[in-house]
Amino acid sequence: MSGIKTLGEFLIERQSDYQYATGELSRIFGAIRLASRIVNREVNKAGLADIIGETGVENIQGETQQKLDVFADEKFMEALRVRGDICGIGSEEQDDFVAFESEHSKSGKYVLLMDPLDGSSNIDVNVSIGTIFSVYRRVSQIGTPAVLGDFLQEGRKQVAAGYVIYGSSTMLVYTTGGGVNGFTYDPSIGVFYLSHPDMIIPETGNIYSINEGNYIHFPDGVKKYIKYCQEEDIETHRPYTGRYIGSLVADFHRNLIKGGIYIYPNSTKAPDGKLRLLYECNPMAFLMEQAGGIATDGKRAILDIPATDLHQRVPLFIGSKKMVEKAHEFVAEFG
Ligand code: P6P
Repeated sequence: MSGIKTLGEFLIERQSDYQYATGELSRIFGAIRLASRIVNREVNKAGLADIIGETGVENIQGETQQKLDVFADEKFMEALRVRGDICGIGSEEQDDFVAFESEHSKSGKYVLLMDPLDGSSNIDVNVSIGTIFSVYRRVSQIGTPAVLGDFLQEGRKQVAAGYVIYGSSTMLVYTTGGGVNGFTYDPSIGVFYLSHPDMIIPETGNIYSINEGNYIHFPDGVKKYIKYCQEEDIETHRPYTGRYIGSLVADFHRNLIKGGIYIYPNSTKAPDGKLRLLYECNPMAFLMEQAGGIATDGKRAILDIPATDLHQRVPLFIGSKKMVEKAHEFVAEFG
């Protein structure tokens, strides 16, 4: 691994990418790095520990919380409270945002939104899962407790976003607006190494990722796009390959590397789609635009959608530019 940069070295080297003081960013990523290492350890032995299975507690989504969900939420919350310049957190696992009370935290200049363990229904079947995070500069006065307005900011205001994917290897992928870079974790020494510098999604691809089990509930435009993907056309390399892991971070990561489109549309079952704007769609959209792709709700750029509620849902079309543009044509013509 000689000559390959660690995450810490990279953050210092690329400090000009970050529009605010580097130390603040380093402390935030220091907290994320620590928590992801702790969560990674538990994810890797989830099959052994009595951590599998459900707490019986329901989160605001009405979903039964998996123990590892709760564990991940606690570890990221704890690490960011102590080490980051964070004055508050919004989490999929918390009904309301959490404003940290210590004087140190209240002097924090940032808030963080996260899905601490996305795709957690896959834990018991050993499929890749992930942590998604999004960082904003607070809008309320420094030195006071965080307020809801600090979290309800549109996606373009993000100062950093990324995910940790706990898969065949564990990776941290993030952006601060100067491109997307991926770091692979070496558990033998507890270090993230720069393994995927300057990640760019192919302009087109041949992978479409959508839960076709919901086909009858989709709008006509989405149905027709799915059929377009399945038609034979040598020039455009169709039929495409269908790949749906059921874990947003895993489907996103594969498409980022190979090219492709992921769609979680609105439907008669889910009029606003399923995915959350603030801690799933916005961070993934920031990453995708930085990697040269597109992220919309089928029409509007995700990053331009006003935030009105901590857990608001939006439809998501995200991936290779030409593939998302083609999907837009069907949505525009057929609704
Ligand atoms: P469905 C996991 O619950 C998640 O939020 C995403 O990670 C994933 O892409 C999607 O929901 C799967 O939802 O309805 O297809 O099972």
